Amino acid sequence: MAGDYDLVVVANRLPVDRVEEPDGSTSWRRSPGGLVTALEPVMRREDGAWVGWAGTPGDPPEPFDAEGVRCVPIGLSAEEVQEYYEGFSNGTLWPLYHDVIVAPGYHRSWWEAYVRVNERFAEAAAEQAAEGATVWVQDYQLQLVPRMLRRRRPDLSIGFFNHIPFPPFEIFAQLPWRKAIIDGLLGADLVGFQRAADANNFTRACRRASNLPARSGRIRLDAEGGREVRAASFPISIDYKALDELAQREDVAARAAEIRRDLGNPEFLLLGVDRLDYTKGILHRLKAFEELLDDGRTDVGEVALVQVATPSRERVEQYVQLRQDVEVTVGRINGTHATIAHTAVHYLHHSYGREEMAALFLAADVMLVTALRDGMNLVAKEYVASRHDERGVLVLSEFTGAADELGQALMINPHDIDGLKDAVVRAMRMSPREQARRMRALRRRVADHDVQRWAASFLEALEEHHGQAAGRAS
Ligand code: ADQ
Repeated sequence: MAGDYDLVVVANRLPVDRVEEPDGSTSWRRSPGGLVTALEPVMRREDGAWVGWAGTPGDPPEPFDAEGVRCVPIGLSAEEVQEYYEGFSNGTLWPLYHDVIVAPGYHRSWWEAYVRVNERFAEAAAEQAAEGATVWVQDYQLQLVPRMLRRRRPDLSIGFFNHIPFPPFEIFAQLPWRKAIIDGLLGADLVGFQRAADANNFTRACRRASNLPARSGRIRLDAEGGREVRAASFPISIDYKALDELAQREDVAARAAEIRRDLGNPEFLLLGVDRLDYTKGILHRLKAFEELLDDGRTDVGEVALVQVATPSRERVEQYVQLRQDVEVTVGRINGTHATIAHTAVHYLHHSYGREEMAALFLAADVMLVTALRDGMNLVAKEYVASRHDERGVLVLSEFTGAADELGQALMINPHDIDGLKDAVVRAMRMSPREQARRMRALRRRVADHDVQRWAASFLEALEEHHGQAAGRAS
């Protein structure tokens, strides 16, 4: 039976967080993520519903309206959180799709939970979607949903977007359930990726793992009457205008100046902002910084590094290990190089509000994005959007999706520590003129390709492709 909503977004998490009020009641507040910002206007316009997990194990709350969006919570038991979310999503797929930086675990019980939970999401989406509605499924936790949905509701127009990289076939081939994942994704009309290289990897996996005729981003399914699935890139972005405006506020500029003062007015402030994740190359960055101090190419009298590391996936083993490694390294660098007056690395294991993040970006002379592999990396774009003063240098890993777009950054290979050190020094010494020239070009790119454009272009491409497919079938 069809539901009421013409647009249904399906994502692992709902766009709101549960808040406990002082009087003991609970309410829901919009979570700060970019996806929510991107989709909010379309959701309001199209009368949308959002299917997702509320973030705590146990029975789900009843569907409710929040911030103009119908929220439909999915329940996960504590065991499912462990097996579907921490296990198969973050212990198998996440490392596999990020160049196996750490070894993925392959456990049949995790896979079974993944299938079961994907069915539950598909079921809920099928109940909410109106006849002929558009359903947009998000990210690697839900790769089986497109197929499960199509089985239940062949009338729907189904899109899927992968926020993380799609690996080369030689790596993807390790996955014991590789054919099932491909079949799951091919339930969609349109499968979107961050980079053209990801879309190519996927098309190639369709050929190699499933023997399907696939080229130029089109995969033909003879078993389904020649239905064609399109695979293409749609690089995600940020709400440029909102961040640009925020960074121009007087209180944010004042806070940026205060941050620099509190740090002892270093000549150069270097900044890293990441979820504490092994894909982000935090240890490589710290090593380069430590060696620059060891070599005497800079010293704590002139430079300070602020590393903001948001707590993340704290129950997954490799994340516990990474946190220890980062904290030991920071301790060693400070033990060796800090003085009574100057700390070398300011390590902040917290989350911050938007204002504070904008102030940090404004305060930083050099932004270090040294990911070993990253679907896009929004932090790089956020730094650019904050720098209306056309100052500051972005040092950017070539292994991020952002590197495809932000050509005026200083590109680095984070594995090449000498190259990384040279880039940091070059960034510190760059003339204001060159900073401005590069920053202007970077800002133009992000302003023209913001998150609103990302969402609109994906949905237009989906509509167009679905229309063509329907035309062929009739
Ligand atoms: P992430 O791996 O989470 O996203 P990223 O794209 O950098 O990586 O987004 C992180 C977001 O969290 C940014 O908006 C950043 O400002 C914010 N953030 C980080 N630390 C914070 C802190 N301490 N306090 C407050 N906010 C903080 C995944 C993929 C990426 C892809 C995005 C979107 O791994 O490659 O770009 O999804 O598709």
